Amino acid sequence: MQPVSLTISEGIAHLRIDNPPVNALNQPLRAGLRDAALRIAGMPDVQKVVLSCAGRTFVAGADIRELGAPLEPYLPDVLDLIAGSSVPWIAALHGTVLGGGLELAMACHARIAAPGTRLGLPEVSLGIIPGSGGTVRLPRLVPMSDAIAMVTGGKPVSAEAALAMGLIDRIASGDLQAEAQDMPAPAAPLLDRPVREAGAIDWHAQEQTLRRKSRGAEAPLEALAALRDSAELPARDAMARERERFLRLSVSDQSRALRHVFFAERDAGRSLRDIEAAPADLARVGVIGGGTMGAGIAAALLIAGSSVRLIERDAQAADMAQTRVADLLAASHKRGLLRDLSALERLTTGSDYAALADCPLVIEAVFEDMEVKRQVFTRLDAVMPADAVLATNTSYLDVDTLALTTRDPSRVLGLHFFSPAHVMKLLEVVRGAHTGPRALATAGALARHLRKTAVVAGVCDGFIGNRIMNAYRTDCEFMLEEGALPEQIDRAMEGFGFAMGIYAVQDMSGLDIAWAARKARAATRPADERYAHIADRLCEAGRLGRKAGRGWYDYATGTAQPDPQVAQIIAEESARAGRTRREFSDAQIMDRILSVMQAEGRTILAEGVADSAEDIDVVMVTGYGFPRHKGGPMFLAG
Ligand code: 3H9
Repeated sequence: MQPVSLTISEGIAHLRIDNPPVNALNQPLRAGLRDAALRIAGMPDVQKVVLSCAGRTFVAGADIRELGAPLEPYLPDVLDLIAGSSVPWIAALHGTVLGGGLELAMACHARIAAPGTRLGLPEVSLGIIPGSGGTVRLPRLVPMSDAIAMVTGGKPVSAEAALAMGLIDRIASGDLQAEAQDMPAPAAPLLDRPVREAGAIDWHAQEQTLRRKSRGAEAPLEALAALRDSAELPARDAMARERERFLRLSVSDQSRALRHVFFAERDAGRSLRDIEAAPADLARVGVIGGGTMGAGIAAALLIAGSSVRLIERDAQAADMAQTRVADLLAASHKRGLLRDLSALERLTTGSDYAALADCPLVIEAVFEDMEVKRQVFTRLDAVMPADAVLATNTSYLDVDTLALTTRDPSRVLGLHFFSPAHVMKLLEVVRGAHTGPRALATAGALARHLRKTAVVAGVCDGFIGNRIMNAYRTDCEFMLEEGALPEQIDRAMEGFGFAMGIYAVQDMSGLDIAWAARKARAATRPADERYAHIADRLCEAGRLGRKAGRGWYDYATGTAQPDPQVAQIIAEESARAGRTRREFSDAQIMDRILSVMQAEGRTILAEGVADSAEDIDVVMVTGYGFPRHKGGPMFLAG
């Protein structure tokens, strides 16, 4: 099938792109566009060209698989042909108009979009910048401050926002094609127009802010520099500089890493989508437990459009859960993630399990304790219809043991949500030894419904993410014993690109849960296993983290400060373990953290707990703050 078709009717050339799944600008499509543009140039009767796309979206960008190995014809040359056409080209947009797709739309002479269209230049999320004039054309259409936000942030904007800023000329009110045909075209070529409102931009301040925010990612800074070129150089020179930057970045390590994550995220959970069993209907979902996790899961379901029956142990706890969910929805509404608060009307709370009987899926999110969860599952087994899927939200517990408390363990699986559950994208789907196809298909459908990235994990202590985190956290404590300090380890991790170091994270989430888990395991720990007592000593001293005002750091001043008492405890524990303290460089710290992550990752793969190295990277990047532009620990292992 040809990716481009051309029909002429009453002096109008209708150019239709059809290149599933997302009309990406691969080589055959670019060649098709070039040939069509040349043909149209030779047709004296054509007065206008309407460019549109078949399928669910306008062009969603360059073909990411071709990045780094460009093939002729090059997109900038094809777009020059279009922009230089003597007859106007009108872009009729729908779906997601992204990257090279938006550059194509901007090379046309006017743009009309269907309601609901989203437009953006997401190149920075792939470690590159627009490479076909995007940074030069965009600020000639929209004010420079909007161009900076779009190109350096990579987030798409709505059709309404695009219209308000000047990126499109109209939102269609009815038939997109017919209205596109009637669009007038502007007189002056876009590249002859001046850049809009660049005078007020403080480039230095913009760069400082961006440098802090991007934590080592180079593309956003290059994108800003390209926009500055646009403001300061003639359009053609700025285009040439943009192309140089694009070509250099498209073969960079960061871009390779980001492309790896892009495809790894899309492959994650594919096995769940391929299951033939029918998933449970998600219109009504039961949630047990309305604490932080349960309320977050309920909020995620409500935002996605489900009705939720939330069960707590008594009426008072149910009321508190209702308030918690309402607060989460209100916060989402305030952040523009939820259109209105009517979602709350789909929530019912109570304490009677019988209310769950018509829910095809129930997610239990009670206290992380096997006995408590076992009781919940026994009660669920009594009231739920035989085909209902029963999920436990757990971060550590043995899903197989829990499944065996029910008559049909094939309908039980683990769903490890991350807090806040209505925000975080990762969902570890824990496939137990007995979990059946319907339960797994339901997990896949749920992930799509909640717009989360599902990664399948086998049963083990901590599944994929917590198991790797525990391994390197343990080794970080060994490094403390050997000579490092918490603030050094955190600095090394932040320098590498983590938003927070492991000690700042522990202080934020509290040290007590891990302490309880260590105490529970103490009896079965082999006597000859290396064990650092530092964290236990901190807990015994009441240093339970931020909530106690002290943990690995002191928070008396409101910000995290290194604390001599912690350094003292560490020094004492070094002496007790018979270690001679030595200096660690940041690079040595990161080498050690990465090698422990990779070793644990390899063990997890060998045990079949993770299906692929890519899945491990997705877990670490989407759930554990591993810098996306580094691709994940397994990617770095090569
Ligand atoms: C660029 O444009 C550079 C230019 O400035 C310069 C050029 C010179 N290429 O996400 P989905 C595949 S850089 C190749 O599951 P959704 C994807 O892998 C590009 N393949 O669907 C998947 O395949 P599979 C800038 C692509 O509905 C299938 O399509 N553009 C591309 O949830 C469905 O994808 C972007 O960064 C692509 N560009 O979301 C946009 N896009 O079925 C990247 C998708 O085998 N794409 N695929 O797993 C997206 O953000 C989302 O895919 C989109 C659809 C929102 C479009």
